[in-house]
Amino acid sequence: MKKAFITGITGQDGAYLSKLLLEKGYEVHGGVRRISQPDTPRLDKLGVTRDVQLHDFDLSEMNNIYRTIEKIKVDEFYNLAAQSFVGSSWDLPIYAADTNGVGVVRILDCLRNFAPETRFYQASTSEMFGLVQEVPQSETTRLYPRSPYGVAKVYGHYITMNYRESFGMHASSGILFNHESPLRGKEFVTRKITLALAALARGGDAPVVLGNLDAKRDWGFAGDYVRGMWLMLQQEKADDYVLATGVTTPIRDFVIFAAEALGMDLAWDGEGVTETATDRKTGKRVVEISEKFFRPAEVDLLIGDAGKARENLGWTPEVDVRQLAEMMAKSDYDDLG
Ligand code: NDP
Ligand code: GDR
Repeated sequence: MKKAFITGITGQDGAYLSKLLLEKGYEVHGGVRRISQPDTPRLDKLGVTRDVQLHDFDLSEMNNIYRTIEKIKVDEFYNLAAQSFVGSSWDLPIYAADTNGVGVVRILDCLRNFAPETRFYQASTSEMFGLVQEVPQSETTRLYPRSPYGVAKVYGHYITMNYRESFGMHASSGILFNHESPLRGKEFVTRKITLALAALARGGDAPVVLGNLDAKRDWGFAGDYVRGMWLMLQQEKADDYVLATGVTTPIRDFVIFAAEALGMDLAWDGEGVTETATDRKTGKRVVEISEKFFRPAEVDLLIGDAGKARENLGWTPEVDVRQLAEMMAKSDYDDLG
């Protein structure tokens, strides 16, 4: 039986990856921060909480990482833990650097010392492309991060390559474009939209207040992307791979897809911060804009080229953005029932 350790097991990807690995017969261990609310709602929702073994784990604490890696010997180590909300990283730049950057080398160095045969996956991100230097972006596109989050992830990405090249470790980086699901954190734009629209469809009257509707994202489904992570660690040689759908969509269109899934018909009016959307059927205000949700620096044209993953891993995404919006909106609608 293969064994795996997942940092960030309580997050969106951690939950989907746990389920996938359990289905493949793995013994699954996961790292959980000591926090005041020791809940595992995402693992609960997928029905896997009792099947995984949870351990105290914090990326900021070297002693804790060292003891965990020395004690629990695994075949595959997936580093999914991070301060993952880009918007907060301007308020928490040093924490983001420590967790998302230095945290990665803490793990790699412990693996190098105590478990050099363990295969390692690093959760890199399309945020590293930031002010994009070419369209679409691939593994060879020059990096130009635009947030403290992205800058820290660039360090994590390069140190993963460096340990692979310096010490021959099986260490791979997945450069993943945005992937969402009904388990997505409520602060991210897709889930914020589907939760608010579902509440409106259930009789509420609070519009969703958003920032830049013109920003575009290449959105896929988290369930497809964790399959790609696993495939990377099954290859004979470690490498870096982009996972993306190759389709980019403005935030405004995601609102429209979610609204359609809930039977709304939106009328748009105004522009910039005065733009609004109203449901023609009920007359309810659905969208408003606030400066508060604009970012100090934005990434505007993220679109990924996953050709290498398709050829080498046989990976393709199965859910498109419209199906994704529908899946999320209906799940939130059902949960509010
Ligand atoms: P989530 O925000 O859902 O999960 C993040 C996880 O990291 C949570 O389990 C959180 O624990 C844990 N965590 C945060 N800080 C620490 C810490 N100091 N020590 C230990 N654990 C910590 O993120 P996703 O599942 O969406 O993303 C997984 C990874 O992939 C992240 O690294 C993210 O940056 C990266 N990524 C995500 C993409 C996406 O679109 N989802 C795209 C590209 C990359 P807690 O439950 O206690 O908060
Ligand atoms: P992102 O996701 O920053 O791409 O990071 P997020 O959903 O937060 O933002 C996407 C885009 O939507 C615009 N936007 C808003 N965003 C939020 N959160 N709230 C709003 O009200 C709002 N209005 C407009 C943003 O400006 C942005 O352009 C996610 C995370 O999962 C990272 O960890 C991961 O690395 C990247 O995806 C790839």
